[in-house]
Amino acid sequence: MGTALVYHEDMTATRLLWDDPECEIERPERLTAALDRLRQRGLEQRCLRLSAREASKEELGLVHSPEYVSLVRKTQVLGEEELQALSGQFDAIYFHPSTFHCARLAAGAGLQLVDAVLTGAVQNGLALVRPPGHHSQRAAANGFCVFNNVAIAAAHAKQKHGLHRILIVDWDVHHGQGIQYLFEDDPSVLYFSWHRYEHGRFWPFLRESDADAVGRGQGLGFTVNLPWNQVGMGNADYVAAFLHLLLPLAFEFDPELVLVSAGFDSAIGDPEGQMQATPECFAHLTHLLQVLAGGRVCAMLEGGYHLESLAESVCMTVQTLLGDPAPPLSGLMVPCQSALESIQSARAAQAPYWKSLQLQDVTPVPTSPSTHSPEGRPPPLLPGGPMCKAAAPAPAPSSLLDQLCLCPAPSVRTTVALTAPDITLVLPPDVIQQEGSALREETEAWARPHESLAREEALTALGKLLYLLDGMLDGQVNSGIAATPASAAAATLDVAIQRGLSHGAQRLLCVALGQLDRPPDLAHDGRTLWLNIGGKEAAALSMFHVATPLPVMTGGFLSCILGLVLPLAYGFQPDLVLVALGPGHGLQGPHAALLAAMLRGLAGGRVLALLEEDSTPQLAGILARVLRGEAPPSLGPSSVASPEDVQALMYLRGQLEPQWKMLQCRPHLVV
Ligand code: Q9C
Ligand code: ZN
Repeated sequence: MGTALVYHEDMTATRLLWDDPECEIERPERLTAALDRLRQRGLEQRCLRLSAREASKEELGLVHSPEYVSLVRKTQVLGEEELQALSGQFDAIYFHPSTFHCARLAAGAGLQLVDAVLTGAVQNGLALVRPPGHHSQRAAANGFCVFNNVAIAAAHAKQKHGLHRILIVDWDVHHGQGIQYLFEDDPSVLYFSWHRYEHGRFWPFLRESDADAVGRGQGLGFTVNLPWNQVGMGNADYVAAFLHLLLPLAFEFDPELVLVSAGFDSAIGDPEGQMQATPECFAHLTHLLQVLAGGRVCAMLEGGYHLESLAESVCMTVQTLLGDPAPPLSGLMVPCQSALESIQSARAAQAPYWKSLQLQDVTPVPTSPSTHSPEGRPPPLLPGGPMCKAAAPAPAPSSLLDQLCLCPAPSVRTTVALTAPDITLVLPPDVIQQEGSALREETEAWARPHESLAREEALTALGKLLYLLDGMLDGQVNSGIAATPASAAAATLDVAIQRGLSHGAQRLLCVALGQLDRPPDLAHDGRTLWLNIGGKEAAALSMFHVATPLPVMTGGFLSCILGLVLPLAYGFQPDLVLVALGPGHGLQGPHAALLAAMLRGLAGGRVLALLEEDSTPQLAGILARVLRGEAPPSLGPSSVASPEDVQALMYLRGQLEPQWKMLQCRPHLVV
């Protein structure tokens, strides 16, 4: 449905006119670097370009006092000395004669973006703006921010579009205290912020940035703070924060709109943040948010001061908004101890207000002396084992930074090939109905060991599946759907795994729903992670062979995906994903769509879905749409997980956490 890019060149006008080491990093080149890179990558051209308009006095008045707005208006006519004197009355602020115009354009850009998304003109978008907004308060400029762009957009979405639930995700490395203050008693706005905190020793040095600030009055539980107490947080830490804290609450909240305070000072190389997350991580964060609110995501630029890192991260965000699959994450996926402590204390602080966090073990942990600096991370899994060969060790920070220039955008446009002509459905526009089939002799050779593949229908389906799989492994097709007779599902899946492993896949994740057992002849070499959802009981037969019953309630299904499937998948870092809906899978369309949509974040989106031939056209259709990058439908208000669902998850976590560190959402107790 399209991605909007809202911008106006005038926003490059405001700049620092005097000497101030604190403010000099907020400069016009931030916008031009991001925009130039978007053009270079051909991403700008794929967006609906909107020229930013100025926000009106009334619109600014949604969150700011009239006195403050007129004060900022007056800066237009001040001389340099007066501007400097006024700037000194605020913390980390400079005014320029163009500041008022730029700040009104920045707020207006956010309003246009929200209007475009909520009227259905586009699915999502990014507003590239300066000055940023999230530190700005009702009557105060702060931290380079003049008007609170995201807060104004949220207030507007409530007032003009009648929305009742808006999620704000602030991934900037600073605490957006301005947004927090404006909505702290408002249960219709869920505000999530992670930020460099260092136990209160980092700017803006606020007690209320800590995890125990959870909102007030009616808004209790609708402010979620995740303070980072060390620098050097990386991809694993950010993804773990989303899986174990933000997303459980976000699904339970069921937002109608997601606003992102998209600051990229949380990316590697940034002088303010001192964090380690690579630009690809922002593709994953964006992708993880796109499963919410029917994909209505509006991102607005906040901070980001390392031009290279900023430009690359902006590209990753826009590329993902456009529906391209996220590039795989680099580095070992092991969250650090300090991150786990922070995530755990935020979960504990929020648990009283969120069903999705209750029942699980969220007792507060004593803060242990920090044992893991970013350099001193835990050793890799299974020293000498298959994981070591498979996953490259995390490169040193400097070489990670060098790689910024070397990560190409995915070149393959997402396509889905269907192999079952009898599944007649309305295909999304760019989804290809595959005609091709593997050579007959070759298909027969693969089928020979399997009795259930002897029948003609099974052979025909297998031939098409093999052809599709080869297209994916060659990089001609990104993702696909194949159908097979129910009686041949297990054997077909077995062949698909063998073929994938022998034709280029290094690590293959297989998510098997329903009654599908792990193929007995599958090698135990750590190259296949087998995950069965729909087993009789929870069992971890090895770290690469996991079974769990199909959760009965939506809440249980969500915690299974967020608390088990995705942590295992992100830890494993597959380059091919097979998801098979086997006999008795019992999955409803929206649940299947959500699973497929989220698995698309792995393996560069190389996901092959295997269906039974008698699946409904609706199921095939919904999977085709999410695999090409459309948002899955919202699940609506989710029921809680049943005690059995919770128990299965807790049991498996206990078994697997020592090997799969992405499962952890609490640090090891230091006794
Ligand atoms: N070295 C935004 O990113 N200075 N504002 C902190 C600590 C103020 C950041 C000094 C940083 C403001 C939107
Ligand atoms: Zn910032």
